[in-house]
Amino acid sequence: MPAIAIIGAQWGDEGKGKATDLLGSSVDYVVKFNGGNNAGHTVVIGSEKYALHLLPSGILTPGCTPVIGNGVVVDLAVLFEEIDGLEERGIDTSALKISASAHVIAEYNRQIDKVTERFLGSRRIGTTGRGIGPTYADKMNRIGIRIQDLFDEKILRSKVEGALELKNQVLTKVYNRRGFTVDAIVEDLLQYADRLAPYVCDTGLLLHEALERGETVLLEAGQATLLDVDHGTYPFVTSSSATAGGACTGSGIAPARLTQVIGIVKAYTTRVGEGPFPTELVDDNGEFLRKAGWEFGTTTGRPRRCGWFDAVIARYAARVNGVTDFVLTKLDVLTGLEQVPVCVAYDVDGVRHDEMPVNQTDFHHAVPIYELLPGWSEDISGARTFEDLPANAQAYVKRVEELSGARMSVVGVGPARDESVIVH
Ligand code: 2SA
Ligand code: GDP
Ligand code: MG
Repeated sequence: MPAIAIIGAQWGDEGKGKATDLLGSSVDYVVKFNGGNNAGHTVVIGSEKYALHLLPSGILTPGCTPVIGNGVVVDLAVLFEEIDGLEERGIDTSALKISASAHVIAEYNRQIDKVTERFLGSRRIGTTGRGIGPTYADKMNRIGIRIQDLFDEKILRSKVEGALELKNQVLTKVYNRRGFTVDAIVEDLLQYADRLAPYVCDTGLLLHEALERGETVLLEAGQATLLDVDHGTYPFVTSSSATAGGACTGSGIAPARLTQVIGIVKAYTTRVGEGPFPTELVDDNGEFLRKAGWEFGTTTGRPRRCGWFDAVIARYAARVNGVTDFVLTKLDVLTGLEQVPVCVAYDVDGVRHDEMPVNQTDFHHAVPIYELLPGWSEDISGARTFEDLPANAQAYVKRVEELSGARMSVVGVGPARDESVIVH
């Protein structure tokens, strides 16, 4: 009766979608437990490429039940766009289950997300502009709209009225924008109710019963540890719990059910949006990683900031999530480099930090202390066993494993499903 969590160990886009898809055939349920359509997972199956935002990657695996958990924020227009897009490509989406307690992203929150970023200017977060932050803020502020509210027009109307009392003040008085009418918001949300109804259930109970029957549940994180609202580089984070703890609150699965936590970590580091990034490269090496790794946002198309592998972050992610296994992705991208630097610690104003500095200001000033590892030039995309990798690539994997605090069980050598090396 295992529940397994897949977590991003850096700032996202580590290749969680591919890792979920790899495990897909052996799991019965794949659950998205946080975030919304800010996420972007690219999965390559044969010659087909799928970019998923709101739907869990398990939707691509026949026989697997995809679940949108209570911790997710749902943009209903995007949900049905994504469902229709997959159906047109012959993917059956009828097994999808959506939590009655998930929150919906209303139009005013998309607006507020975008204008807040403009308003913040140089203090902006670099959000995806999908309304994610304001919708989670409403949830905590207890003025959110939930999926179940769409099935009771009276309740929906009164909740929208309550929310708009506050939202229209912000939009008109603070941001000098037009407000929204209750009718327009209610009508916009209600148009989806009939289509939504067959998917909606108590997903917490559904997953509990599955675990009781001995079935396997995979909990798939959106974003990553360093973007987690509690454990990330606050305020440059997303507004949800992207770590293993969030896998429980965002799905209704009890913590003791989790038997394995798989951390997905890239062989180098990327970040989208603003915020500190000690190993960031603003030189030709950064450009090399961006081009070789095709580091552009799956949702917004933004170029991702690139840098060397940071073992301090990997150790932190191992600790915060209780990582039992790492999947080291995109090792192939490093092919061709003469030497590959790995950050082992930070220097902050002359003081060595082997762990993440507790003070955010120190993290902003952290200067990486690098260890230089020898590179390799052989094409590794055909490697399927650890021994197939050139000696220097093997040594790289072993060294980052040593530094990161959990075993590297799988190494990615290309985007396709089968381009993986099983190490342990
Ligand atoms: P938001 O929109 O409120 O969640 O933004 C807050 C911060 O979280 C970052 N964030 C992400 N970082 C990496 N990947 C994400 N998903 C997409 C992808 C991003 C894209 O897979 O490529 O297409 O641009 C993601 N989602 C949120 C965001 O950059 C802010 O720093
Ligand atoms: P996610 O948000 O963590 O699911 O990651 P994204 O899908 O946003 O970004 C990861 C990208 O890397 C995708 O385009 C994947 O197809 C690709 N990818 C995953 N694993 C590997 C790998 O081992 N090698 C290469 N070259 N690409 C990979
Ligand atoms: Mg992504």
